[in-house]
Amino acid sequence: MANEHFTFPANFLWGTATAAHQVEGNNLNCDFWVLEHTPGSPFVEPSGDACDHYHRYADDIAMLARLGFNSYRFSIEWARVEPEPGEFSRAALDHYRRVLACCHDHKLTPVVTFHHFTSPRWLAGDGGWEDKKTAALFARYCERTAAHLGDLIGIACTINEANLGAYQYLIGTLPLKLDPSRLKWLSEAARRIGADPNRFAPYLMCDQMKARDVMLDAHRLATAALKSSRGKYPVGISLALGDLQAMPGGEARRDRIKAECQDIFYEAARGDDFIGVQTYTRNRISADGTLPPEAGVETTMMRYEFWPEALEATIRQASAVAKVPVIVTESGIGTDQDDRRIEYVARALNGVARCIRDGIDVRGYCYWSLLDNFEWISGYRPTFGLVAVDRATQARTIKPSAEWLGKIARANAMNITD
Ligand code: GCO
Repeated sequence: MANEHFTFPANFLWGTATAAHQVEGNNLNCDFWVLEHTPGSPFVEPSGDACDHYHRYADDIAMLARLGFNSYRFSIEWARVEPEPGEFSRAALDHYRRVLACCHDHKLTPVVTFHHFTSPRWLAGDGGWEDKKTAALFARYCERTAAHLGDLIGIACTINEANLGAYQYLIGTLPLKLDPSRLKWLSEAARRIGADPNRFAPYLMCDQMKARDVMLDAHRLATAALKSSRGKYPVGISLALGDLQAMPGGEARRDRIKAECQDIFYEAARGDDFIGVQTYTRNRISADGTLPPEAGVETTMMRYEFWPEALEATIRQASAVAKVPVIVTESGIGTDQDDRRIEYVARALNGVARCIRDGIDVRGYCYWSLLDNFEWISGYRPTFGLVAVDRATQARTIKPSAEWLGKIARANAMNITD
């Protein structure tokens, strides 16, 4: 095996990613808050104070910069910015202005996501992500937000993992639709916000294929809205991309899944400024369905196979079809063994370097996540962070992986193997 000291391109983005609901705390006005608090829901615990990042962002951003990173990806919470339909909160927008200004003070390029799973209660209760009109409502929120913040945005990502529902449905980890007429907790959640259960459609809790199409539309309209608003910055979408590997006989099934939840989005991204690749593992597809982790392969806290090479495969596929630059907007591992995190990221970055060496335009790598945070239905158990968070005191503890990756970021170089 040849060793090479590889230098990443100039201005390569080295970041970490978070999402509003997973770190800010007390995101009361969004749909997931209601889902978490409804008895019988699959959420193992509610998000609560999360990492109190809403108040502690300045210290967290300063820490990120000190570690050696040059970028921070975070999301703006629609439920805070537009608490009721058409009512925009100047105070919430000013909050995010301060977060953006803080990034600039520390010379971090802010990568801003406008939708990261959560939506305002009023939207989820009135057709949500199953309803075509949501695309225009999302574009309006993006337009108003960008009018206030656009001059400070570094890179914009319209929607996080807009294909996730379709992907999880097609590989068999989510049903086509979580049906409120059969799930008491879901109809109870709708009732709690005064919605008709048949109109309650939070992202990932509704018809996954209808949501996919609304998401595609929302991305298109939001991109146009952002482009016509204040500021000039690259705009793209981020996708949940498993490396879909066909086992003998599974080729046709694999190709159908790929077409429906990956290729359709790659094609939609043509003409965008970049495509956001987010990859955690591979999925082995046989003729009859998705196979469980292979015997003997290490698994992570998410019960995914430890398979960092998946990133290289998905970067190559996304870039070949979308034909636009790639930003790795998420790559990471839930583990309580920090040395396994280092191993995982080292191998993922080896793949990124090989892609760049082959002429693929990869512009950045954002590790998920800066902090141990609220991992949706799994609660706080899976730990993805480079930095640990004490749930009682909110004290931050930097893990060795943070120092290790920060050093690579600062050098913009690392040793890779072929
Ligand atoms: C996703 C999201 C993140 C997750 C991360 C770890 O991929 O589901 O973008 O919100 O926390 O991926 O599972």
